[in-house]
Amino acid sequence: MNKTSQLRVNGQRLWDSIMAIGEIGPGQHGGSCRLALTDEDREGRDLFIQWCEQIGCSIRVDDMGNIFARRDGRNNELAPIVAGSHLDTQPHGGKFDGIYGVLAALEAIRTLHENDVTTEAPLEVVVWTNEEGSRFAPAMIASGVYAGLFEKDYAWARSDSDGNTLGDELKRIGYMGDLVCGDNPIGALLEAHIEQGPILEADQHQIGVVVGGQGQRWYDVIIKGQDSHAGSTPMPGRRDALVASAEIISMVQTLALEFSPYAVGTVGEMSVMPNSRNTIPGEVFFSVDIRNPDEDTLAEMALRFRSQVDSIVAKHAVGSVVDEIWEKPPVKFDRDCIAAVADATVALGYSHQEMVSGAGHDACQVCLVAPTSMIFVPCAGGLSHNEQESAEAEDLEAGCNVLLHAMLKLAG
Ligand code: HGY
Ligand code: MN
Ligand code: MN
Repeated sequence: MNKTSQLRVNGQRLWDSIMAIGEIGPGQHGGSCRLALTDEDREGRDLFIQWCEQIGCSIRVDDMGNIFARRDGRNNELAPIVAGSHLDTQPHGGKFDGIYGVLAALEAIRTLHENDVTTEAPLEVVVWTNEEGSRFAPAMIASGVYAGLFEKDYAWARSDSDGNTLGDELKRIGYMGDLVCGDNPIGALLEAHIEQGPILEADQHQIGVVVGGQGQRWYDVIIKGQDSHAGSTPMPGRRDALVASAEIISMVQTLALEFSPYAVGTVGEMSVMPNSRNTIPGEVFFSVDIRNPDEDTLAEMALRFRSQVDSIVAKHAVGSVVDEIWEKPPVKFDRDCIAAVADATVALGYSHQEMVSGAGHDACQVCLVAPTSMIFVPCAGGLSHNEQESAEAEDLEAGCNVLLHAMLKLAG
């Protein structure tokens, strides 16, 4: 057996690195809060770069803040084999979502470095900016710019709830790089990630060989009624924006259940104006996130959603603005990249199954411009976007070994 097939990552060092990043922007209940382009995000990025430079990687940052840490190969004319994910988190994020994929890629490079193994093609670890889409909607916006799905000016202009723009925040934290986003080639992309769902744990498999990602549509909805007195306004004739919104929100739930078992629908963000207990709300904003692995079914869900909003709005004599801010069709990953992951998994003797990702990932954007696939590992109870998110060190190590050997296979 050749030397590289014997290589194994250092699971303890991987775990310790995940825990170290997890200390930055700690949540109240054991998780992390490092919203995109905040000072906490910058601190995590800086630590990551420090670790990469310690093993001789050269660093490039593009003008969407995407970080590429490069380890030269024997033939640096070849496009790099890239592995990574994101370091930004949800407000009540866990320690593993995104972070695992970045640090598993780093651990793979650390393993090659300490064993003095050089690949034919160069390798890069990537950190994509604003994967979560929580502070700046939509999600996966920087990998989306890389894939040509969003114009850079549109992305730079996206603002958070305080009116800060993504472009200004990139500059403020010093991550508006001079590399033009999309100018650097990617020979193939691999992303390791916790599954964020219950399937692997239920089926008792250690590795998910991910063959694609489901489609999603995001909406900004504004319902306009009329502020008026809670005590002296008779019930008939009220134009209550919150009552109409409540009916729409329960309709989203019903719609997803009508298209079960694969459809999901979520309203996660909401603000009520004027938000005073004795004034009938005149205006409500809320987000809608609907998803389905099948494109036609998702289109049907979207049509039903809009027509049912119209009838609820008419019934309550309120106005509405429904803005579809993001349409992400389902994607299929590259067969050779999937095979590289599957072959590595089999060679390492891990139990595995093929699956489609329920969550969105940067890999679901980049797969449109470069051969891509993903590696999933189980997380406890399938829980994610929750501070209690957790995963077994042994599973994280297994996924990282698969990542290492899939990278070696693709990098030659
Ligand atoms: O929304 C998603 O699926 C991802 O976690 N940003
Ligand atoms: Mn993620
Ligand atoms: Mn996430």
